[in-house]
Amino acid sequence: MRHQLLRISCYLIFVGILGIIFPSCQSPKPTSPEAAEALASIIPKPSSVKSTGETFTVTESSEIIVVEGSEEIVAIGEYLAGKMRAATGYKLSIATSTGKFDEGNIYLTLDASASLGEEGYLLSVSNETVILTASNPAGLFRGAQTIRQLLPPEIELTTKQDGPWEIATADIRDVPAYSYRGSMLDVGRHFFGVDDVKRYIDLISYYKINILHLHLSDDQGWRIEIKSWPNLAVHGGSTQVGGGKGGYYTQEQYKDLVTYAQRHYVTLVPEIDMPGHTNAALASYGELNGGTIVPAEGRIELNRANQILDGKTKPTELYTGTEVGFSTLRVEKEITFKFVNDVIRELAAITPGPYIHIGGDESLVTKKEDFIVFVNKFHEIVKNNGKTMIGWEEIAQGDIGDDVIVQFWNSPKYKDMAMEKGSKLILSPSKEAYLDMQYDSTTRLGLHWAAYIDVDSAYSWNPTDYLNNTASKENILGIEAPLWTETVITMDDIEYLVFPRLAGYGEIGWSTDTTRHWDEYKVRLATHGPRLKAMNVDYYKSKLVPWKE
Ligand code: TNX
Repeated sequence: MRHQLLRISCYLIFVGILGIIFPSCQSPKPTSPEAAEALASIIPKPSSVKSTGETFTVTESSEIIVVEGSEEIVAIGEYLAGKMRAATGYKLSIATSTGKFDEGNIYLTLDASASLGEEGYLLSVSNETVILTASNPAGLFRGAQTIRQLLPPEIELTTKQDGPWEIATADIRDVPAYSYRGSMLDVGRHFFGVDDVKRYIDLISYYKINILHLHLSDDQGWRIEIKSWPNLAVHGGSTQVGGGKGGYYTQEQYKDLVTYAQRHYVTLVPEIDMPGHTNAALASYGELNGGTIVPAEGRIELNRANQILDGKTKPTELYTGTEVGFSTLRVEKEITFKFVNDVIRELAAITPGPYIHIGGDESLVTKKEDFIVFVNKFHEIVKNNGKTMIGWEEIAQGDIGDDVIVQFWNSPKYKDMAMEKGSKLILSPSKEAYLDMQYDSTTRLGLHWAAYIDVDSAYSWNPTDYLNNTASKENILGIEAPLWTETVITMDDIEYLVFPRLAGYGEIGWSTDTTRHWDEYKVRLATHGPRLKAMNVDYYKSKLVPWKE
């Protein structure tokens, strides 16, 4: 009897030691409820997720291994490790390998034959390895966001936490519905510096947004250095709504933003808003102004900002209010197009992305025939500088075609006109996608001229709702959620209006229309509360969402 007991305990010790030396000999651990919840809560929702019921654990000895990778892929590995090191306290060193998969590691691998498009990826999590595969680097970067979301929310904290760092095992295949999934930040009304914009890029890329449209000029401010017209930034950038000191990006700073965005696989789309919304330019260079004297009566004419239009084409006053539609460039002046040419040339030179946005909205004091001439000229100039022109919906009135992109915000008439002319659409319906609209009448920031947009109505629309009878999904390039900043002053203000709505816009651009239901989404979104909190995001706690603590 004693002998037998001894033999059994020897056997148990032996098995135990084996288990320590060869952890895989232990039976696989089933997925914990937390890891299962994370797997079920990815935003945007992946195209397909097959749960396999076990657990992968990131440990002290885990490495991130780049399979036959270029420097670019190593950088994505570094990015992912950088997002995990602080909270885990692990080294997570980056190594390269030739395709042998060792237990405990996370692998990044490119496979051009996987036909996953520009941004799609496969994520295969077993109890032994995490293998992320994509056809292109952007796909690996998008997949890295999924890995972050599969880990516990504490992974986003910047101090060492206890773990364990478990991921549910699964096979995920994920490809976006639209190639343009954007957000716009208006740095014209209130200026936001380089660090704020970088944080904005960090946050939007978590939800697989791939475009940041920067609204770089408006009546209240000119925010980008133009070397051939230096006063635009120096004077035109010297204030903002409410009269604060404003600011602008030097071209060097802008290039730094471009590079930062590229590392997050985000394309910057720079906008110079013309021919309206140009008071900051008109205040910087008097020669751009028209002038109207009404001599018969000997009185002066005032524009809507009470600036004198006295015929001598002197600069206007800087403007710090929030009216729109009172300023315009002058089509009859030759210097106008020298100005536009110079600005677009310098902007194109620091823009590696394919698009230049020329604004074109709310030119309420530009004659319609002049407006059409402007649109056609802008188009020619943007094309000559090797870029594709985007403009707000009003540009549909110009002679545009399939080489121009129209951004719908308000008028079904212009949207339909654009589709009839063969232009692709970016959808920013103001009643559903405007991040500057208040959530409800009690929201401390924002406007409500279009609608109150709580998290449910921000989510509950489909891009294809906006097609007319003749158009198809191919007419839609994608969607964009703009944040106008008349009422937005600090980064906290930005975060409060942008989150959590932006998560929903990320999903509308990424997933297919038939897979979205608010009642299912709100449960997933609820689990992102702790994630946003861990990222120190001052998000709006809508009562419509059953938030997790
Ligand atoms: C309309 S939408 C504008 C902006 C304002 C915004 C405020 C559009 C193309 N123009 O100039 O900032 O409303 O919500």
